[in-house]
Amino acid sequence: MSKINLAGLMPWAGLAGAPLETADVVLAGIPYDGSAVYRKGAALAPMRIRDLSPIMPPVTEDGRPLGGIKVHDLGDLDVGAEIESGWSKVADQLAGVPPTALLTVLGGDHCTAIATLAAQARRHPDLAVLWIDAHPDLCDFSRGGRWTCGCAMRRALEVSSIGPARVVIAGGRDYDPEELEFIRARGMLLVSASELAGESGSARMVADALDGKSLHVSFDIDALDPAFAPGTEIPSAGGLSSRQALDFLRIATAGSKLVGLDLVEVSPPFDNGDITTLAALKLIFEFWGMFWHGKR
Ligand SMILES: [Mn+2]
Repeated sequence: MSKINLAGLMPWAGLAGAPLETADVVLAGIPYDGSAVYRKGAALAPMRIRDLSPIMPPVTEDGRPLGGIKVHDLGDLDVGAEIESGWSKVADQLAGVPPTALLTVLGGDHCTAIATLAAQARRHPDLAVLWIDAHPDLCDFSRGGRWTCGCAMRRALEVSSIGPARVVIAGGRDYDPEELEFIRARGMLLVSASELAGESGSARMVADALDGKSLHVSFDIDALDPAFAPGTEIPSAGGLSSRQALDFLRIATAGSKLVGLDLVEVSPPFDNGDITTLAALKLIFEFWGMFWHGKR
């Protein structure tokens, strides 16, 4: 598929290959898109993201080195045919990652976050979550089932016992009325894509809400505008630019202890020149930089 010449370049900027026990960052893929009711393709994302990872340099966009980060790749984890029956096995695998490591999970559709967040809640009992997504995914039932992509966060909160008030939703712009009612009733903070794009204070409001917390970021690539990330299950107009998303991430997480990231809903069959996969890689590497340089 790729015409990009990667000869001589190392996967993950040459950072991978460390033993699990001493890794600073532990990667895993969950190549599952069985909950994608609009269109499938995200199961191919972990492979595509890994394949193109050699493009990335071991330096952040502001020139700080990433060399020295020890990365261990667990490879792909198998949830089987259905996330409903398969999430707990994958959660057990991820929960075994030493809690000192930053967990980085490559989806998969957003229901892969059910396994990821269940593991993170076990690794970090004080976990807070920043859910960056065009959609809150808080429906109890959607598109014919309770384990479809519109229910991803609702199921994740149930199985992980993470209190809804510990979640901040950012980048939202497509809602089901039921979701807005849930957000209001449970005291969740929702910052829309419009607010993020228009008001400089909204990122700092999120930062205040997350200050001092052990933070997992669940990043649905559809938070980005389709112009920046066309390769996704269900593109939603009016989203963030890559630039806005990177700046928001940096400001919103500045006071948090970063413990994980899952990057979901990249769909290589709908991508254009790999720009969505490369946007995902940029977000991952910058997030690693925030983690690495935030520790010292
Ligand atoms: Mn989502």
